[in-house]
Amino acid sequence: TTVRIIGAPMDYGADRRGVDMGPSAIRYAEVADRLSDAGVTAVDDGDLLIPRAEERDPNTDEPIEGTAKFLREVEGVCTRLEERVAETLADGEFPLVLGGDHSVAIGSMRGSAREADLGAIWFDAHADLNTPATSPSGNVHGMPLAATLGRGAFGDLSWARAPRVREESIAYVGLRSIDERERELVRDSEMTAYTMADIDERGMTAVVEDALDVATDSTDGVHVSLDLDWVDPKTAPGVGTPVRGGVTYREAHAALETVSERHAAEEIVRSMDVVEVNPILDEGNETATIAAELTASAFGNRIL
Ligand code: DIR
Ligand code: MN
Ligand code: MN
Ligand code: MN
Repeated sequence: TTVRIIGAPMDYGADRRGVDMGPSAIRYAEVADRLSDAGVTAVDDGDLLIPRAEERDPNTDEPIEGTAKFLREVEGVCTRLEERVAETLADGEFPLVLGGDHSVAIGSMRGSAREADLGAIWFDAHADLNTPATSPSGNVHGMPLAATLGRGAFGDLSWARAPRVREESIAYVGLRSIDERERELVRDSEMTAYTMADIDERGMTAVVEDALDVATDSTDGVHVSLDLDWVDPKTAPGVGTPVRGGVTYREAHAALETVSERHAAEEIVRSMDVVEVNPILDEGNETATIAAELTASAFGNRIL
């Protein structure tokens, strides 16, 4: 396969500026060369053009229930990203989206689910299931799954919902930070949530195998969404919302290797995004480097 790298330097969805430099930092960490080493052809499509947030108004007076900052801007970017992802798949290539904050996943998933029933694996410290009405921050990067599922105010926004993504086909891996009102949403949902406690108890490989079962059951393919705050902040400090007690460096590789092994056997993965790398908060581009390494592991890079 050919992997098409699509940079989405969006920071409208997060509070901390700097995440818009994520795509550059991950490229600087040689993601394309690492993919070549893993034996896949990588083509870089460059970045989507995104106006700077400073030139915009967050528009928190949108006529929706609750708050979703820069929602119009997120819509504009995600609509264009959706198109790029859908085109890439139509060309028989694999879309690899480099964020940017996690709101880019709204566009990735809609594009990926256009011609397929899509499952998803959400590697993240957070549940990203807030709606504008439940979000304590008003930041859309805490809402992409709600948007994809058409929950809350997103139910009226046709650009956001991906009708071919079912709740039952989504699995969280490594959850450890959920907002108060979001907790009930996760509990009452049909999604499968593997928390850090599940990883402690059963080990990463077994948990990811189960997550893959969830995401592949009655679907045509899987979207892998990798939020770098999933990794422990001592290892990956360059993220806007660090949460201690995250997955270790080795656990992270084991997880993505497990994905790639299943993919090698069954061709299950359709699309992937790598998000929330913030070079301003990073130490020596460590987090972007880990992002690039984990991406290579997802595409089959191995020690031997
Ligand atoms: C928080 C942070 N739950 C919010 N979410 C993040 O703002 O809704 N997701 N950082 O990855
Ligand atoms: Mn911002
Ligand atoms: Mn996230
Ligand atoms: Mn997160």
